[in-house]
Amino acid sequence: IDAVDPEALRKRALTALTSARDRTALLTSCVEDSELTAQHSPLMSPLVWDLAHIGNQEELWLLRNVAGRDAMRPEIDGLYDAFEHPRAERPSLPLLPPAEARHYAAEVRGRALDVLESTALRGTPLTEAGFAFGMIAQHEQQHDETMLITHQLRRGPTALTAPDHMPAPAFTGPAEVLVPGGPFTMGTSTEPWALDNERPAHQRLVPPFHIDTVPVTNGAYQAFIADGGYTDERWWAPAGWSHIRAHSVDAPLFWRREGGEWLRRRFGTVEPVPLDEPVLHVSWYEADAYARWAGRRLPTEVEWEKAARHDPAAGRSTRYPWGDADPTPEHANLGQRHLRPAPAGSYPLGQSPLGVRQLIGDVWEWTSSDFLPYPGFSAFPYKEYSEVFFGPECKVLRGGSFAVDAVACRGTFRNWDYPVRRQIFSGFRTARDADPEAA
Ligand code: AVJ
Ligand code: FE
Repeated sequence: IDAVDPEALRKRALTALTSARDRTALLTSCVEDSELTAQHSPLMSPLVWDLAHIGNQEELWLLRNVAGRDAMRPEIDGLYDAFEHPRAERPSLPLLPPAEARHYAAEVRGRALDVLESTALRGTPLTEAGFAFGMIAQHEQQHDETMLITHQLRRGPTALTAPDHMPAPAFTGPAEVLVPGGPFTMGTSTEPWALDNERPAHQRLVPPFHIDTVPVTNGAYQAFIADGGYTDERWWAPAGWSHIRAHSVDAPLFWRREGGEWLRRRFGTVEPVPLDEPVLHVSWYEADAYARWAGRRLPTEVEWEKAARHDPAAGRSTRYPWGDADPTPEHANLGQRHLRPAPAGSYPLGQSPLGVRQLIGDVWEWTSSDFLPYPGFSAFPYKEYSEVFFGPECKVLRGGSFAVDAVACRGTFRNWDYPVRRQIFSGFRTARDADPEAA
């Protein structure tokens, strides 16, 4: 982002807000209105909640906090406060019906675009470089990913279509890459729309390690299952072992076995599990157990970020594995362009200088790390985005899935969730310590 040209910033904010809204419209118009109010899974909100919540957050941050306007409908704030009602309860709330929710979100958007037109994009922390507008575009895109998860959980014929990937030749490069030890700058103090938990930039000393060139595939994961991985306590963290016993987990979510073959449900269709695709819909416990079975471990969060951003030639951390340029369709599988991850080894133009592939896009990657603040963290603009989730209960995921939009995805972006979660678009890659003398 050229942080000094206000017109370029305004255009960037407008584009980000508009493409988020186009995606929201698609996700909430491709099914009947009755399906928007239905509960497709107790793990998720009804789609109509996400829709009005998107509008409500935009009203709060852009109309009230940036522009100082009064609340449009103060009586609905509590309904759309994510901390007041758990997801399972939301279908029984007196939510705005679909037509009203659409109307409310559109009304807020009209006014927000007036605010964008008339606000100097500098001067206050909230408006500097259009931060609040970028934050709201990222928020909407994050809920679009959440709504796509709801679509995946929904029963019945598929409501969404997207072009498939071109078949790719099997990846034949090295299985792992050596990342040299030494100092690495993690996080950012300069990325204008980076969220609070990505800040500030700080140095970490990282011992040398090896990391998988590509994410762990369905084929590799099937070998873990076939080897009795789910019935061998040795591989499992104690809490993970109790969890899979209690819930009879014996394969990734949406998989089932039929006639000796693994099938999976994907957006309303059932298909053979594609062996060359990154494994999807696994919990942190499953990722951790697989890694132990393979004689390896999950990468730490700083290792993941070093693999993605360390440019040995330039001696600095880049925004993305391929450099500083914004993602294009040649770099990564993002933005719901396809409704699945690409085969392992795809996107050679998106690889890191060390040759690690598919770090951005395809599947969120579990790391071994707890979600914790960086040294010097300060909650901005609200504690409920990151701060209330810091601690050992949440594990960090990195890189972004096929369902993440480019505006909410970069080398520093941090996602997090509970280690039992697997309806999210989660996969992983593995790592191992290197000989400290190496490189
Ligand atoms: C960053 C994906 C964990 O969905 O809980 C949406 C994003 N925060 N609204 C979530 C978010 C507030 C958040 N994650
Ligand atoms: Fe939200």
